[in-house]
Amino acid sequence: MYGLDNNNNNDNNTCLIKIFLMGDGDVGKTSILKQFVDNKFDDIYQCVIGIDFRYVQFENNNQSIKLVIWDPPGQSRFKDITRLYYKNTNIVIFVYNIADRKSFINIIEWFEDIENFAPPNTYKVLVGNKSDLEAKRKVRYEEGEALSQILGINMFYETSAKDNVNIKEIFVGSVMNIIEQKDN
Ligand code: G3D
Ligand code: MG
Repeated sequence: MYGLDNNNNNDNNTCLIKIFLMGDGDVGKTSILKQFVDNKFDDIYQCVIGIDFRYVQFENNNQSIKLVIWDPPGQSRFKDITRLYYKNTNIVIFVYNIADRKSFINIIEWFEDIENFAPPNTYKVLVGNKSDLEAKRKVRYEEGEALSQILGINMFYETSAKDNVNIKEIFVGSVMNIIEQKDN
């Protein structure tokens, strides 16, 4: 399931999982990654020009799990380049901003791109980020939930990279789910 077998390292005890962050520019992809990996939230960022990736390693039941998390620039003009990196992806995390309705509508486009160009058994997560911006909310929680059901997305969360809400859950939760699927 979810392409894990193709991606395992030679070392039987290490499981390598490739995760891809997708979504419009400014929704908070880099902030989510930074909060998860470094436990930090910086308000000032340099624009990510190229595609970036980070490694995270942790232990679960005596098994070493290594995540490689890809963070592409959101602008659609980079889409053709980004597609080159979809190969062997195990988990895709689609991110929108709950205070930006267009970023939510555009999830459908990002989703179609993954359906067309990524492996067919990719595990999918939908994330409504910036949940701390409640006063500026433009997308209701229920709409995110409904979209994930319509598209057949495996997991839905609202997160705040700023306040560190549900950040660990999206990564560890989805990784644990695909590992359990593989073991069954
Ligand atoms: P991207 O990688 O998807 O393009 P970034 O998005 O991570 O670069 O974030 C874009 C802007 O949104 C940044 O603000 C960042 O600080 C802010 N941001 C990211 N996550 C959150 C969040 O959970 N809550 C709030 N309130 N803001 C968030 P600037 O001002 O630097 O452009
Ligand atoms: Mg970014």
